[in-house]
Amino acid sequence: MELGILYKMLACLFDLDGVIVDTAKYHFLAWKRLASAWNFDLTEEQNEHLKGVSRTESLEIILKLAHHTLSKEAFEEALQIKNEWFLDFVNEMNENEILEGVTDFLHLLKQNKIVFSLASSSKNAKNILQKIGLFEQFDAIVDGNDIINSKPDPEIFEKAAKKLNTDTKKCIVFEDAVAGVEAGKRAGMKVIGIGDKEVLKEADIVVKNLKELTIKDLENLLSK
Ligand code: B16
Ligand code: MG
Repeated sequence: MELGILYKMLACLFDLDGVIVDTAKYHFLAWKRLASAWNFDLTEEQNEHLKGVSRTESLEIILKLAHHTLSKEAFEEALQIKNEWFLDFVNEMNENEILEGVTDFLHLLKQNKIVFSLASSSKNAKNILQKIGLFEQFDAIVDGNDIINSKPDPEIFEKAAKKLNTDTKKCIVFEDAVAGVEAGKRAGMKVIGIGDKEVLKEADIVVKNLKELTIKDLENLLSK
């Protein structure tokens, strides 16, 4: 098949936290601070389970780990406080926080006329993209405000494909979290894991960062 035709059909869907920027470290610090109020010391290992998961579900997981309960009002207040602390970090972000290989890879996609969307569970995704100067680059953005069911439900990726007017079978998802990889696969898409092969077992291929990828890799993956 002629490459040019294939490119026009292809679309890339990017997770934000862990793929474009490392906001996980800020989520972790904010959750850790919150949990310390209940004398619970959230570990980095436990934090792995919060990646790609919505704010509400993250708090539910932490409360379970801490064997702690909150009233409905206190739960909502905790979500708000955590988000305020997280936003204190976000407000200090700039383009220096873009992860290795991202800027060049997005340029490569543009040069090859491959459309791409953000597909992030974060309700702060647009704000973060503005801070790092990438907001204008994306052809579409789907974030935590647009979905009812969070990853591993496929809703977010299905919505992103729809926004790009692309068949789900022509989409390649870029994900760093187990829940996100599962969501991509359930949407019937190819998934490139960013991170550790041992963790992202369900991904079609796993790379350390976007620097390792070429357009040919995307083409090969889609034709599998
Ligand atoms: P917010 P992603 C996810 O982003 C994070 O990985 C996850 O840790 C966070 O709880 C979730 O966004 C919601 O974020 O509190 O900003 O709405 O990986 O889907 O880009
Ligand atoms: Mg992520």
